[in-house]
Amino acid sequence: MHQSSSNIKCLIIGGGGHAKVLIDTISSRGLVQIIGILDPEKDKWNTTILGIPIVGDDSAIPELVSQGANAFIVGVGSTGNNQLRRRLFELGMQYGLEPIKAIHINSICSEAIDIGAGSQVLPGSIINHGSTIGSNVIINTGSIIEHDCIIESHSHIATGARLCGTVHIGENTHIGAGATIIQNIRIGSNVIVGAGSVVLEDIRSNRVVAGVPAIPIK
Ligand code: JB3
Repeated sequence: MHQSSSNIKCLIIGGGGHAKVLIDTISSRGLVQIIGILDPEKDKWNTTILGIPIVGDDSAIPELVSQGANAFIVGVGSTGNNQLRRRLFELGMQYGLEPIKAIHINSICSEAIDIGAGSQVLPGSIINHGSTIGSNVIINTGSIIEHDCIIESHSHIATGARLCGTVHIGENTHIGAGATIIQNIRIGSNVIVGAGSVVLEDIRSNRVVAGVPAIPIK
């Protein structure tokens, strides 16, 4: 792992599988010093992930701030539960920590895009011209965000999902692994699109859809 001497001293909130990919992603740029991971599972405390210690649960944040922590990122992938990711993002903000962006050096991002605070662009993903990504969004491994898409905050585009051009995704929405959303589709907030689905029509907020073509299942 790359050891950085950066003044950005970052905490990772959540220490499961997703945190490993996130640490790889942050380390690929070497701009941020990761000083600790927070996780409520006590049996993980005093162990390490890729050399970074799991130092306690979220109640340790004030002490870590007094020791110099000044930044954070949500390390929980939590497939389909973006409310937890949102709550943890708001927790980090409440402690005055700066949300860092994690953009893997082997992702392909157009110069003409906006990426919000705390968002994550994982290896092999592509974000094309004119797209806007909100805060605390995950663009997971190998996913494709085509031109002029909008993805609102706390949403998660899972591994290998594809958003064709001019797709709009609302807040807290989960697009499942390998799903395809065709051009010009609008998907609301708090939606779950099942893995492998093909979305051919707009989807209103608070729906769960799946299938080819995707239809409501709840
Ligand atoms: O699909 C892919 C490529 N990755 C999946 C990712 C998107 O979601 C991955 O395979 C997993 O399905 C999932 O990753 P995640 O979230 O790392 O999995 P999980 O094992 O659920 O890890 C969540 C971690 O967050 C656990 O160690 C929990 O204890 C921890 N956690 C849960 N609630 C929390 C909290 N950590 C903190 N700091 N605070 C909490 O409130």
